Amino acid sequence: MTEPQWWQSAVVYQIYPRSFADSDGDGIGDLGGILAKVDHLARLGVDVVWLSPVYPSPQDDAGYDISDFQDIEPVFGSLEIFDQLLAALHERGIKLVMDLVVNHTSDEHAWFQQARRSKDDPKRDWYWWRPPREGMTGGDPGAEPTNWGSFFSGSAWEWDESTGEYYLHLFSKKQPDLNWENREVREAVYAMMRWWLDRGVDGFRMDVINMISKAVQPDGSLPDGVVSHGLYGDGTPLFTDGPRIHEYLAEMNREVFAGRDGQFLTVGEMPGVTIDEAIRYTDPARAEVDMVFQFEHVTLDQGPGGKWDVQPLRLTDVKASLGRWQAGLAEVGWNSLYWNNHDQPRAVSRYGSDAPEHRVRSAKCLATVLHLHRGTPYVYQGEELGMTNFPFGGIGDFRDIESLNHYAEATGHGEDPEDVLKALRYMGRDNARTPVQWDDSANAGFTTGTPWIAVNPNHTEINASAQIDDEDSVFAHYRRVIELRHTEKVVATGDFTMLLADHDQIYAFVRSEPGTALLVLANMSNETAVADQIPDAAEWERAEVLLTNAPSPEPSQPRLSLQPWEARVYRRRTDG
Ligand code: ISL
Repeated sequence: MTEPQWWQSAVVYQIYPRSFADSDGDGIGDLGGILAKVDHLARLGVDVVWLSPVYPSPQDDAGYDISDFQDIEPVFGSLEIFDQLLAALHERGIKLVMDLVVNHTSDEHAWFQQARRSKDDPKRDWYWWRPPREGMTGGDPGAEPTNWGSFFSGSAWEWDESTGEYYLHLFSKKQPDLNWENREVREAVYAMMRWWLDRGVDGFRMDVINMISKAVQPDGSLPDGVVSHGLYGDGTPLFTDGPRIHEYLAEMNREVFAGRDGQFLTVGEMPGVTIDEAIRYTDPARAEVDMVFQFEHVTLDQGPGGKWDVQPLRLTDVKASLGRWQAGLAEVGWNSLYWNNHDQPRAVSRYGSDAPEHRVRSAKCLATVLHLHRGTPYVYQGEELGMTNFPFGGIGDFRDIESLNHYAEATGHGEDPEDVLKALRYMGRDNARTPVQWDDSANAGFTTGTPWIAVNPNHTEINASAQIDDEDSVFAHYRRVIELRHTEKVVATGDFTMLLADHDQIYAFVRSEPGTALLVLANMSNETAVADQIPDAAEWERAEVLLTNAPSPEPSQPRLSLQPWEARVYRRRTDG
């Protein structure tokens, strides 16, 4: 790393607007709702807000299907309210990062509407159109140009009867993929990004950005993927970190940011990215993106059958994975740190314990562990309150297209509906999307109307108003870990050394820089544990405790013993 960057000591807070706060009683969160809550964010002490999509959208994929990149969805507000929100955040020293969703558009975007008119429309080549497989009739089973499955079930190709070709959609059929091979597409995207920067935004979180370059062959075809389970082939090797991806990102950086004054943040969401690729993406010398979201630690509880093949999570796997990323990006590049977001189960229900006796302490434990790593931490709305997964019943409780499509497909193939529901309840994205719990009133203070998705019944106990003035709350603990990154240089930029890699209860590591070392000790289990095997145990036992989530151990206990979900940070001055 060359000179220190501002985002190395920053913490980002993600807002998923549909579920954050509703200002007009239609049951859907909106910009006015966020505006009313900016002091919550200021109080927490975050530096940046990442706003999930608020653009006009048919909401087939809850806003990740955009029909106009340069406006605001009326359900969420208007450009005027957006500007007010931006100003209110800036007044409080908080930056705003927009979600950039340019692997695909909505099928209702003007570009696609034009492209689908005819084969020789000037916009036709802005998307991926291909004829049926040689010798087959369009629309017949197996006639798709490749065997790729969509992330949202079914084929990744949709037959367009009127022009007699298929179009590619890696996600829903209402999310056609843009063809980044076409220079006009790239220029239109860069112009749109400049327009938002001119408006005052501070950067972009880039949706599935490592999928924009597809492995197109010299003859224009796209290859089939390997079929390992189910009907469809795995297309991911043919569009993950594809052949021209680094060229595109360097070009984007040049065309959008070069010569612009200000402090910006770019983070690429990159399913399937490897450490070697992440080094390339985030090497400052290459000027592509500042950091990436990698996915390794959020797939450790998934078996060979993929996302819905839920397996038990082992702490040793989590440590091995996050530790590898810490080591991999130690010299060149930078990590993003997250336990959850709008696509993942709630952190405390997955990596912690949402059992009543462990929830609060495990939420604080997770905060301590994540925020003490080297990288830029992301807090997902409600995480700072210790919000949990939702007690979903039947399929009627779910809203997310991914869950609904999977349920229809799996039960259609004869899977037991109860088994399918079991996986959805644990892994489904709706867990993250139930409304933020502001208070203990009927709709948790989220809306005066009928919420678009049910409020978690545990809002009577878990809510912001019960926590913000309570020094023992999860919220107060988040405030402390965020502040620590601002005040302790070693937290932001110190080296990282994993300890006790094979211990199946304790997550332990050291952060160090010349003159200072921190030891982080966390018992990520429901049983007591003792960390006396760590190097220099005697010195650490005498060291100052900088942060803890539990009362001091009884004098009769060894100091390095940890109660269930107890986490402690020690600080020691060193000579070197
Ligand atoms: O949660 C997932 C489904 O298993 C992921 O594959 C997810 O779709 C992937 O992380 C990409 O996510 C992003 O792009 C999607 C959108 O649905 C997600 O909300 C977004 O974060 C398509 O735009």
